[in-house]
Amino acid sequence: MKIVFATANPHKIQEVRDICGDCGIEFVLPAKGFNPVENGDTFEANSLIKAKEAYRVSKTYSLADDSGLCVNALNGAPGLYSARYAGTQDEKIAKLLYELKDKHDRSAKFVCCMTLLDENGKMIYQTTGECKGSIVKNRKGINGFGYDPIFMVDGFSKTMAELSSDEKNQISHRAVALKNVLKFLQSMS
Ligand code: ITT
Repeated sequence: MKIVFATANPHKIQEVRDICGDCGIEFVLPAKGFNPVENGDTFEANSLIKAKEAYRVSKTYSLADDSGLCVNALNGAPGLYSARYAGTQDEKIAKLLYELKDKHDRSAKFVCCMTLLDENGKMIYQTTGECKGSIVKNRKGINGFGYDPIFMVDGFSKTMAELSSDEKNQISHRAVALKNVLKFLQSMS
């Protein structure tokens, strides 16, 4: 089975392919012209917008991932705006560390909402995965992407960027959501 994965972020599709392994699904990028306007006010809404846009250009099963980092002491920021929080990824991390400099509570979670549309463009499944942890004071590690170097996963003494991709793909918000999607697809067949 082939599923269009509605993203422009190469790290996300790589992780999805790795998590899926030999699950029998080929994840491909959307056809030319994919340009979602992410103006929803929830992860669920933006995930649906991306899935619909992928369906519009590809006209087949489409799966979207809208994700972000929610920090409790910042009332859930950067959250939905994680990709747009500042200019470069280094600047986004620097801004987040600055905002947290006087905060005692550094707890946070990664969230990933996935939305699946069928071959007729109808939403057939939506699920949200979470991964809890905390924001460390200094970045550590070189693996992964985004905010991984400052996110320490609960139960680990390493940041997500210090985990191997196999380790991250066992416990990440994306892995939790994708495993639910794969179970749903199995239940359909
Ligand atoms: P698409 O919309 O094209 O899928 P994007 O990167 O803009 O790509 P989002 O709008 O969902 O995706 O923003 C998610 C942001 O949250 C992403 O750019 C990272 O900064 C952060 N993020 C999400 N998952 C992450 C992960 O596993 N590790 C580190 N940061 C992550």
